Parts: sequence; structure tokens; C-alpha cells
Amino acid sequence: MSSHFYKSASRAARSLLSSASKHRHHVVSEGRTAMAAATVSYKGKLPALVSFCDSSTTSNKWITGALALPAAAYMLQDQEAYAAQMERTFIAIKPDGVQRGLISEIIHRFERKGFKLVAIKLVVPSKSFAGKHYHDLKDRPFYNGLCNFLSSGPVLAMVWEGEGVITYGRKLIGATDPQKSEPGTIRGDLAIVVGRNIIHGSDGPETAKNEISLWFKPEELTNYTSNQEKWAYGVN
Ligand code: DAT
Ligand code: MG
Repeated sequence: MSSHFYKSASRAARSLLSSASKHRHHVVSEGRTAMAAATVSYKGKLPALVSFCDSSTTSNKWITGALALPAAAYMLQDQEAYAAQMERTFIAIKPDGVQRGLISEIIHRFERKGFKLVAIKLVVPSKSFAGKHYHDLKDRPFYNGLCNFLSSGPVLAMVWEGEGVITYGRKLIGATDPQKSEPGTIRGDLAIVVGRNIIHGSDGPETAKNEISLWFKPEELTNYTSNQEKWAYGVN
């Protein structure tokens, strides 16, 4: 199943439910009751369902009438699959950012963008753990000092989720050297030198996957539907 389908389907379900927001609890609980049956009855019929999603007539109105509620329930259940497919990135506020009292400032920037926090903890990493985190830099002259620094105090480790969060997270963070970071970025606004650039962010999908599993156990990663998602995402 393509991620495009999941995204379209999930968006459609969210849109459908938000249009019924007056009766939201009723709809959702009814939807949940119908879920198992809906899953069974729609399993094996996905190609037919996909054909409703003709991109040439893309519209949130493609599901109508009696099909609507079970389809929405089916798609809501699939939000778990959707959530599993949603991009995640590892973000850490380094000891300098924590000590300078910048935790709330930094979290605020990711939150107000619309990204979703799915894991967070304050840890003092050991030097060898820091070495694992920065393993790709082990040949650089600053590697030892960098690992000493990362393990020198509390680090706020987080996982953020959202469409494009890896790339856009890096944009929010700004260039590695704060002297070159644009104003408006975290490093541009809040840091001065490369050795104290306050924040780490994964630089690609593979790094994100590896860093998330280095810093977090699977059970520390939450899966939930954020209340704001139906407003942060949508197609017209
Ligand atoms: P980024 O943190 O933007 O992904 P990176 O992965 O190249 O940058 O380097 C990791 C960290 O190492 C960086 O945040 C700060 C430190 N660092 C990078 N280049 C450095 C340099 N030339 N001198 C000192 N520290 C440096
Ligand atoms: Mg990096």
C-alpha cells in the first residue's frame, strides 16, 4: 500500500470527521464500534476503495452516503499505520541549551510549526554514548571535545513527528555554525559559536532512524492522534 494512499485516505477521514465535529464523540465512538467490522468488510476490497481516490477528481467528498462512516472508521484505524509512516526526527537540546534555559523556547518553535512531540527525556549521556551518537565525526579533530561536551550535562532528547519534519527541522535549527545561521533560526537567534550551537537535529531519514533507536527504546515512543492534526493537515 503506497504511503500516498495512506495519506489521502487519512486526510479524507480526518476531514470527514471534522465536518461532523458537532457530534464528534458520537461519531468517533460509533466509528470505533464499527471498526472491526469495517476492517473485515473492507479487507481485500482495497483496490476498489483506491479507485474512488482518483487523483483527477481529488476531493474530500469522494466518499459519500452509507460508505462514509465505515470508510472513515476504517481509515481512522489506519491512522496507526499512517502514524507509523509519518516522518520522525531526533532532536536534542545539548547541555549548553539546557543550561541557558532555552528548553521551552526551542520546544515552542517546533510546537507552533505544528509538529508533534512523540518522545522526550532529560538524560546525561556517557562519553561512550556520545561517541556513538557522533560516530560519523570520529575522524574530525573536534570529535573528542565534542563527545566530552555532549556528555558534560543534561541533554533533552526528543522525537518530533510530522510531514517533512527531518528537513524542516534542520531549517528551524539553522546552519551548523551559528555565525552562518540565518536570523529567525534557532542557532541564528540563540547561539554564537559552532562549539556551543545548542541543538542537534537528524540530517536525513537514515540518521533519524538510527538516532531515534540509539536514544529511545521502542516503548518510549508514543503513538497518538494530536488534536491539532485535523487543522495542521488538509487538502482543498
Ligand atoms: P550539525 O550539528 O549541524 O548536524 P555536524 O553533524 O557537522 O553538524 O557536526 C556535529 C556537531 O559537531 C556540530 O553541531 C558542532 C560540532 N562541530 C561541527 N563542526 C565543527 C567544527 N568545525 N569545530 C568545532 N565543532 C564542530
Ligand atoms: Mg549532524
